[in-house]
Amino acid sequence: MRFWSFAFFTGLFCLLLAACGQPEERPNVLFIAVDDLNNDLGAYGHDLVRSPHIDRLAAQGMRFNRAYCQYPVCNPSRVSFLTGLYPEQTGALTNQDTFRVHIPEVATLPQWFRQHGYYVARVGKLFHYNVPLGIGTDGLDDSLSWDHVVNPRGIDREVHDRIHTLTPGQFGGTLSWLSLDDDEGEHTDALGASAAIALLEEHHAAQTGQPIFLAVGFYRPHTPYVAPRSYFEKYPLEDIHPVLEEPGDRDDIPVAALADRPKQRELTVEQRREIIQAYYASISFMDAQVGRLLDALERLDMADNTIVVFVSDHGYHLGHHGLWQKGDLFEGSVRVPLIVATPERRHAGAATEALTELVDLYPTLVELSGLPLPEHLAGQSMKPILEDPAHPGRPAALTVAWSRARWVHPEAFDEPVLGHTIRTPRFRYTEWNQGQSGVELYDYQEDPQEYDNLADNPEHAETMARLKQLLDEKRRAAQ
Ligand SMILES: [Ca+2]
Ligand SMILES: [Ca+2]
Repeated sequence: MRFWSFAFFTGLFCLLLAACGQPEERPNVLFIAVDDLNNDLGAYGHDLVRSPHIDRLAAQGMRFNRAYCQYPVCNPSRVSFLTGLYPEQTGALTNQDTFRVHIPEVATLPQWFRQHGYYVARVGKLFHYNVPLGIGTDGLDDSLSWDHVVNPRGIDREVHDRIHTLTPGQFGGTLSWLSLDDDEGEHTDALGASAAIALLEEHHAAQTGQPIFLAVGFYRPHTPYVAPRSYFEKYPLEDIHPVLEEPGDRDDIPVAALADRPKQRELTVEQRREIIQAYYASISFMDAQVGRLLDALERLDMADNTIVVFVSDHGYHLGHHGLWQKGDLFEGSVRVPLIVATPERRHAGAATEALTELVDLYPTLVELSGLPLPEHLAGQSMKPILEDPAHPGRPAALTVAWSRARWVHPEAFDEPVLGHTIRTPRFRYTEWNQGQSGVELYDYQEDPQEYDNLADNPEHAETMARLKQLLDEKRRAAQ
């Protein structure tokens, strides 16, 4: 009898907790995903780029100095971190692949929050859509992931006839840019920020009793770099000093590793300045939209009960190794900015050198929010790093990519070439077609710009053997 009374009151207590107390105790999540942004930010020590609002978030949270995407192109990277699986596990290794064909039952990160009591909304680009033609559409969105979606479409989508481009008629896969005099509030990302703020107001947990998971996808600074003129003016052309191709650098780089696109190696210094100015203007414009979201969290009294994640889907080259944009396996293409601010603001403003993969975001947010872990996840929680920035993190970070070089040098390859790379605290080791189409080893301690491929250097034979084994282990675990 005593047991049953105990069980009854315990059960009643649990029911009450579930009905009123528990949901409010769960933190909200603001997940900001940015398209094609590299680490050229004030918070990461860049001496020219102005990103005061991202820097403000970095001062509230933890900045990850060694965060790596799992594939350096939009769709495969986004599917990877939104499912918590590696690209070869999701089946999405191009911008056309639909992951639900391969893994129909997997609960995505937002879907898992939906299934555990959250109101979950998306504004803008989370899953892949083509930029710029897919702006304002669902693209390859996953309908199971969201309660509500908003697809903003602004004036930047309507000016294609005025855009400067290296390849006439193309805007997304090439370098293209334009400064606009029109109202900055009418740009796609500004409309997205406005819609996101409206959702924070309408679905505030204090009114609904339900925590919110809000994913906001800004697509600037993806090409075409269209931004308001005032943001271009922050970067006088004479202040911009483009990185030029180092003579002889390519002599030791395997052809498979060079993701060239037409007309990019031949750019003049003046053209480079103009293009980089537009990229930086786009970053500062996106940064202003991040600032509006952070202001809204403060105004709505949500800042101390919201986890904020700021991340880019991959890195971006602006001329290093003669490369532009993305898709290769060099540091500039696979390293991403990542900032995580927890409600407790522990280690506010700290930076960590811990190696992390974006596939780790899913388990991190689930653990920080007190939700159960789904069984399918391949990543590992970053919570130990958030509690101790000196934590070493992973022994290595893995990235995979199809070589783009086959498009430029079809004569060099009989079949598509897949590349795998691992970054350790000191080295990067890369194999193309399991080494048959090239091997690379870079020592960032001695050669931070990765100019010297040490793969054929006998002095590094031991390191090569160790990293080859580590890569094989990581590759097997990620399939
Ligand atoms: Ca992208
Ligand atoms: Ca070189």
